[in-house]
Amino acid sequence: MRKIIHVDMDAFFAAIEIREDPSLKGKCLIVGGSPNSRGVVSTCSYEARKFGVHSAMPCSQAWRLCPQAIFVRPNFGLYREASAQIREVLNRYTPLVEPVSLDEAYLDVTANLINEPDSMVIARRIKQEILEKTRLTCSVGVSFNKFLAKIGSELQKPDGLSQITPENAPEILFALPIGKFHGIGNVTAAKMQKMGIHTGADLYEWSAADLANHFGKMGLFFYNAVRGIDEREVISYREPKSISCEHTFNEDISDMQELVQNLKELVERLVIRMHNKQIQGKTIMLKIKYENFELITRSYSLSQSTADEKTILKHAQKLLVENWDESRKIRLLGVGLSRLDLGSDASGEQLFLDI
Ligand code: TTP
Ligand code: MG
Repeated sequence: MRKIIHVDMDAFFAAIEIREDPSLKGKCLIVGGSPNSRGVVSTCSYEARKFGVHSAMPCSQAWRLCPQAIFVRPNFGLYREASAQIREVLNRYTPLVEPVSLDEAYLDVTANLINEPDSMVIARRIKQEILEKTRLTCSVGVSFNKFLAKIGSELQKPDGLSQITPENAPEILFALPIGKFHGIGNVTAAKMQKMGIHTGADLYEWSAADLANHFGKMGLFFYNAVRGIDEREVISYREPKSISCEHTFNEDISDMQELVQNLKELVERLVIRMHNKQIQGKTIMLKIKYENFELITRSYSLSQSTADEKTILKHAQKLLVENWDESRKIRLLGVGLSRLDLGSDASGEQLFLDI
């Protein structure tokens, strides 16, 4: 049986703002856009939540619900800094840390770096160390799979610690309102309510086939989840070393124009992916596979990182022209970038949208 821990910071952005300006403590604090703007609430203090304010709500609505609230704009630099400190703490316990967002991560501590068999001991130490390092509280769930660890971390927020064991899991799951099941969003929850599924106990009554019928693959996930079964592994994040796109042609190509056209399309695809992942890179790589499967890669390094389509295409094309042995047909072409800058899209807000 695995030992999984889920850590989730309490009112993360708001807690950091309060730490920076203690006069905000105990007040209704809303982090996000300005009250009369079209922006939304990123998060708010627990005091503001009592008035019904929550993440993703339009600021104007939050203002109506809680006119005394203090609105502050997000400081992403601070949030990233705290997130890195938290990650440092977590990494001391296991190499299997899977960050979900800036303020949330799963850990697999089945085997761990301090050789502690009791995951509750580890959880308490993590809470204490995060508090010491960041002066922020978090809530932690301890269980034997990711689904239950996540539920555990929400059971006693803020500053909570809960353990879900095979013994207490049925009781907790059966009583859980369906909207609190991780993975069940508003739309699915509404659909389930209509089907008479309001709690875990209701969900438990449904067969795998019927759930699959109504909810596809997720239906099967829910069927298992309510039985305390979730086989998903904790996957530690590794920063990508490179990003690339390649294409194997239907027929081997020996025409330069055709090759350049294909290269253009590859670069287009590459740039979209880089843009979505907010990645820039310094070294442009070209990969050529000849008809006899012989593979060559060539690269060119720029002095500065780029994600610019024209720049990448220009250098990739140059690499192709300079390195292609024209007496041989090409079977596959690939283009990519390495020496990457991650999340380097100047504005913090862009990076944040990835959460
Ligand atoms: P959450 O962990 O969902 O919320 P939280 O940490 O503020 O509060 P809780 O105590 O309930 O965990 O999200 C973490 C941060 O991510 C949150 O502080 C702000 C940001 N965020 C948004 O900007 N928009 C959103 O819609 C959500 C859900 C979060
Ligand atoms: Mg949180």
